Amino acid sequence: MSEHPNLSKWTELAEKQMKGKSLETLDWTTPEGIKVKPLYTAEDLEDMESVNTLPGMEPYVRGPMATMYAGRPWTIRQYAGFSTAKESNAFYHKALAAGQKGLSVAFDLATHRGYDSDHPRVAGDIGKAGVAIDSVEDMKILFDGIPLDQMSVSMTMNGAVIPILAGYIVAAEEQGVKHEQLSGTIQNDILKEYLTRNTYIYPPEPSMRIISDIMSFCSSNMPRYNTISISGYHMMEAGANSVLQTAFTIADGIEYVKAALKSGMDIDTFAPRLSFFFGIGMNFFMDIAMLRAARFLWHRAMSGFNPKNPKSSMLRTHCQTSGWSLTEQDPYNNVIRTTMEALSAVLGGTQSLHTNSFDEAIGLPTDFSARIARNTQIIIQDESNITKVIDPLGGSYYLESLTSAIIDEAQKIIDEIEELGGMAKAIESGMPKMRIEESAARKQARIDQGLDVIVGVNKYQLANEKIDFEIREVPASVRDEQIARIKEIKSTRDQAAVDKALADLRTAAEGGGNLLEAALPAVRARATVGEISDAMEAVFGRFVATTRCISGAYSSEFVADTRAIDNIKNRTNAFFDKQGRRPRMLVTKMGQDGHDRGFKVVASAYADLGFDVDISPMFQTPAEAAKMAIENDVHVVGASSLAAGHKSLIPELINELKKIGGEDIIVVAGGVIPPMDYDFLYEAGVKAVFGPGTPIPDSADKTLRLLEEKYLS
Ligand code: 2CP
Repeated sequence: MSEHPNLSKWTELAEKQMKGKSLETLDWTTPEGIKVKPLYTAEDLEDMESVNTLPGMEPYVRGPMATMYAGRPWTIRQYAGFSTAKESNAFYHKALAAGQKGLSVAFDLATHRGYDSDHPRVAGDIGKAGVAIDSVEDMKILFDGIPLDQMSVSMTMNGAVIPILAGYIVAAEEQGVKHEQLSGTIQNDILKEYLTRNTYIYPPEPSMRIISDIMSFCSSNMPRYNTISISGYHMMEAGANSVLQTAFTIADGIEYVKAALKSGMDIDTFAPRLSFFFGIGMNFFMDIAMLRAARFLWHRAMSGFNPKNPKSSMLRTHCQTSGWSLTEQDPYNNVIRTTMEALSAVLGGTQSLHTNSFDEAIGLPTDFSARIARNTQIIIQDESNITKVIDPLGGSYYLESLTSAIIDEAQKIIDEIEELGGMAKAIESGMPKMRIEESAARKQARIDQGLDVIVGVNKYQLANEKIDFEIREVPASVRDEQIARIKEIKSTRDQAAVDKALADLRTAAEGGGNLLEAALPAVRARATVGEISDAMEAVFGRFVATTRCISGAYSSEFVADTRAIDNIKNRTNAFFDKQGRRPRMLVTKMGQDGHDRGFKVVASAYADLGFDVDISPMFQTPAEAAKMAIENDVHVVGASSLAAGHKSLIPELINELKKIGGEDIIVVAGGVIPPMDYDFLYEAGVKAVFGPGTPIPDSADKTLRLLEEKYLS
């Protein structure tokens, strides 16, 4: 195609408006490293393989269904669950009556990690970040009055996927619903757990087998059920840019396909029921393009396995707006952010969507904030007419160029992963984790310098932040209620039947059968989630990750103005001169909270700023964190909390430190901590609390000041 006849005239005009500055200064390099120009024309689309295709047809760039939303809009599927099964069930009924279309269950962290609510390791986690489920009795209450033959249910579960999926199947059986009537999705994506989300239980090999067993059972018995939700969302939340999210997600998908084929399955028996899950952030056009590119790449990858059924290479996805993009500061801005991200997901052609509540950087969604989040989708669907036309941005010079750029950049990374031997091997090598952490540290540095604007955080901050809305809190009594129910179940069940079912499950784990099939009798006999997990752990073992952090990425991103970080570096050097050692900090996460982005970014940035940083393993008990602080002789412990456990775990850490002679160690806290809890923490002995969005130079300055006052004055 020849150049637009007026392009040189436009260049002349534009240069004139630039008053002597080069037009190239308007180019922008995205976080993905993609160069974006201020103008795109038809010429940019020349020779692009991904342009001018049709929806419902390969390579599915424009959507997996021929009619897309013109025929049926995406499913409004809000992720929710907290406290007890009874409370969550009441919340679901209200949401469905108000326009939600599908269910999506959030389980608490104890359940994710296969612990019953009475386990001492999870005392701070029960019912906090999701609903507590200990047995099928809880599952039955969770779905009470919800006909499971009609409602599609997504369950976000990866670690304890066998007892939870079996619990759902048995709860349905006891509603009179047959296996083949069940529709929904289980997340069941363990690879990304090792990468980012951290709710694994077993080592990778048996975990991959669990996935193949689920695919095999469901393809024979539950044909309407999506057996996996291959998730990029958590990678984005951990800091991955859109190219990294696309590449690692597709590469994970390829790995699962290979594992299923290796277990003897035919591609067309399981591939049509693989589904995806992408996170959508504030880079509006980029993430629309990302979904289109992902569909192209999946089709390309699957073509290599020669499927006969077109559905085997169709990428169908759920999307969620970014939790990380939400701010504690000026929180009503979050409604606007979520609306933009929802539009991005919809214009990208998602099949199902969760929109976050504006208060999620502060606490759990309330009825009020959940209504706004849900209505965001309903208004887009019912008021804006956006659903009338399929892929309305198809053909846009800019969007098609971005789609093609993501395809090219992500493909390079997918090829790199293939060369390493596939995603499981790449994860072992640490490559994807390092890339994600580096991307997160660079992003934080751009925000801390004001290069990436976040309104209310690094621009147009409010002089006085005021919370004028209700915050939901989960009472500690939830744990007592769960423990009482576990006791009751254990005292009324047929123990011999439970013992036999668990022994059979162990045999299956040793290689004597399908794990999901073997778990069903145990669930029917009222074995608990913890007992079923333990039976498999006895054979598979429990996985312990090594925690590492990258160095140099944060400080190297400071280019414009290095004064803030130079000031800290000078002071950590001065501390060293006077004390003979650098200020030493243990960064830790306690409880079953697996959100490790903040904790990793803080650790690597503080190290760049001249602190000696120790980073604890994940999932510490307060006693373990205190012991590590003493053994490493640190001056300060930074406790990161994003899963609502701060009011129990952090005071407990201070008590444990006192018990073993660490009363001198300063404790600071950071993460999703509602402002009204700050005084509670100060009274418990915490010396500083850093909410979401605190620039690292500010928290480092305050932490260092505490140390200077104590040791240098
Ligand atoms: C769809 N259908 C249509 C059309 N569109 N039929 C005719 N014309 C159309 N235009 C049909 C589909 O073929 C399907 O039927 C049915 O309608 C439902 O559509 P769907 O597109 O399959 O929607 P869905 O049932 O909502 O399923 C969407 C997904 C599924 C993506 C495939 O996997 C899903 O719902 N995922 C949700 C995952 C989720 O909620 N995760 C929560 C993450 P058939 O089925 O008969 O073909 S929580 C996140 C937190 C942060 C965490 O992880 O920690």
